[in-house]
Amino acid sequence: MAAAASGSVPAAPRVGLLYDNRMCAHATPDGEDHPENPERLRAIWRKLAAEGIASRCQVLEAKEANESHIASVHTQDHIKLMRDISSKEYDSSRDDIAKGFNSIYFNEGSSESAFLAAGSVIEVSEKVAAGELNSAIALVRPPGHHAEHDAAMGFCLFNNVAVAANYLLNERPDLCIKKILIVDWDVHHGNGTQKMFYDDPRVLFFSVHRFDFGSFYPSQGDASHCFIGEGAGQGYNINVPWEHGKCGDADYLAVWDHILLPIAEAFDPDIILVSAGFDAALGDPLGGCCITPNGYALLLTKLLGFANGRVVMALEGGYNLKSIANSVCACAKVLLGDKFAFNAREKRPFESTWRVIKMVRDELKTYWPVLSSKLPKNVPLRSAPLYIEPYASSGSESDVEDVDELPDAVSSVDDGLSERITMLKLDQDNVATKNTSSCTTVEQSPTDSVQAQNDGSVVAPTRIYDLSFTWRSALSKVYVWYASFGSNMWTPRFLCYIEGGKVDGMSISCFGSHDTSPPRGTMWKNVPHRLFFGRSSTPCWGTGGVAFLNPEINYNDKSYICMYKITLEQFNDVLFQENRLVDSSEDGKSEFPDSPLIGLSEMESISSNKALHLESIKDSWYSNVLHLGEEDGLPILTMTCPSTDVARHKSGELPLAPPSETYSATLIKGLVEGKQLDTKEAANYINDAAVRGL
Ligand code: Q9C
Ligand code: ZN
Repeated sequence: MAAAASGSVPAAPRVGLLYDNRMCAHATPDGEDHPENPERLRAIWRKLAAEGIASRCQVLEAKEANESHIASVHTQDHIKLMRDISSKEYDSSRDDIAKGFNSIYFNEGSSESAFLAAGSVIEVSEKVAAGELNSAIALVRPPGHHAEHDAAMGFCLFNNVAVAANYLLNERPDLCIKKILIVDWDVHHGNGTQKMFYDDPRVLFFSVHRFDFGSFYPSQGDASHCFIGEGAGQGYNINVPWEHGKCGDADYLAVWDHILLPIAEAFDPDIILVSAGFDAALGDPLGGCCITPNGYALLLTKLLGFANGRVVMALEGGYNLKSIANSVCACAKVLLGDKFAFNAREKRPFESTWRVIKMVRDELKTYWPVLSSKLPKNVPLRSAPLYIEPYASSGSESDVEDVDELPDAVSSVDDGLSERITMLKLDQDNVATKNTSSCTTVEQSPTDSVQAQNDGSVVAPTRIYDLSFTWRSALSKVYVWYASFGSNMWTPRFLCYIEGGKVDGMSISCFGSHDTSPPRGTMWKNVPHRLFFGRSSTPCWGTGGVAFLNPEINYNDKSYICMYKITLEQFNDVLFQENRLVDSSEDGKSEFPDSPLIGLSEMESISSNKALHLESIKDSWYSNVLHLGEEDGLPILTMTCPSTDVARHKSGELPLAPPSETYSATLIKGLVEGKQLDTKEAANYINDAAVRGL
């Protein structure tokens, strides 16, 4: 090479790599399995060492953050709690305090890890901003982007990236960092980071995440593309919300090319902080997306074109050890200047991706005129992914272990079957129209855009995002078979859940579903699950047990089910009513929960795991959604109790009790009118199940 011959080899980039096993001290209190566990850091470190990457980097040790620096984004109460939670005085209350947060555990190592994680991101950011390093990777945990001002959340204790951004902006004027781009490519929305800079134009927050019409964690409406920042920060908050899982390299690249990079060019950041979760990686058990290591390498390469290549990556989520190790390794090589080959196996983005890109550009084009440019025409796209694989391979219920095998499997399933199972596909046009109209500005008064309150304060118009509207329109296009084994076997009784009202024997009325159209089909089947009657009374049927299906398969059992083909939206409405989640408000209107119990991602999980226990309603009687098989390529779903309740029935902790007269009569009517049994046989069938117990 000419450069080598003349003796002026371009200096290799100086890349910081922060790893410190003290951050492995945060773990579940009793060693319970958890996706966010210390092995994550060790797996990444082992891979980097084995590949000779670590030795090419400047390896740094973790450093605890000062409380004063954390205080720029968190309340004193929160800092104090995180500082003290690992101390002896919290030994007896630690678990209960964790339960008070959403998806959080603590142990004796949590405090130190949390301070080290935040301090480490400060440490590497400072070195990159000062030019001591060209770029850096901070392998930290606990992660940060879900942590809010005053609360831990979603496996995150302190918001590490937000703390570091504020440190650069507020504490280090000497480093001349005036504009920061935060790129959050973790599969989940960075709710905490968004809130911390929502009105701050110095920080451009960009998050691409699964949204699934509001049903993907953290399931808050503020992950939608309508949330663009407020006040001086308007236009400086960018959300790219996926409609479903399975998004991969092509989808992320399209978002980079048509949203993120043009905006980054215009914004011209002084440094880029990446909230680098790797849970959108192929093989991740939580994310359900499929970015390959080379995909990450390309996304990162494109970011290096800004801010003079000053990029800091801070680990967030990512739960498949092989996937995260390979992905971080690919990123480290990019920072070190290694070449890599990118040849996308599946180069087409989803149709939904294109629709999302258009929505986001439309929402932001007044702030970023570059987004008004024309998008390329006739881009080859692929249709929405399948949620149910009709010929699901038996046996492998666990998450895919061998990541190297995945790309083929993923693309062949999509391409081979999508044509045949049209029922499960979303109605693209319909979703698109409804989606764009669902960002509304609510004005407190029709004439004024701000309104004085009684206490003298002023309330600005709030942007709201009607979650219920979008999930309903999405789920109204997906059909399932709802399988009933109790009183709903009698069709007139089941129709109460759809049309509202009550029939003979019921002492209270049903609310009905939003969509009152009747089932598209009815069908009977037998299933190898035991029918039993338990609990001692219900508001609707009075004294006596009600029907449950043991979720365990037992081939000695044979129970009747009557299946109704309804939409997933209607199924959610049935679930809401069965679990008493619908209220009637003072004006007599019914109030349904505003997010679905079973969204598209839950459907995916049910179809591969055969059951889903709904944590959010864990104390309800019918909190377990069971996948009983398929008919016409559509899943058969029922709702029953969890296996833990079966055990409580067996032990006598929960009563077994025969059904009341009226309840029993309803079951018999169902079986007789459904032409499954004559009256006597039906009575025997019910009586048998009632006396046989478990
Ligand atoms: N149904 C990060 O990736 N899942 N956090 C809770 C409740 C929590 C993910 C599921 C996922 C948190 C940093
Ligand atoms: Zn995540």
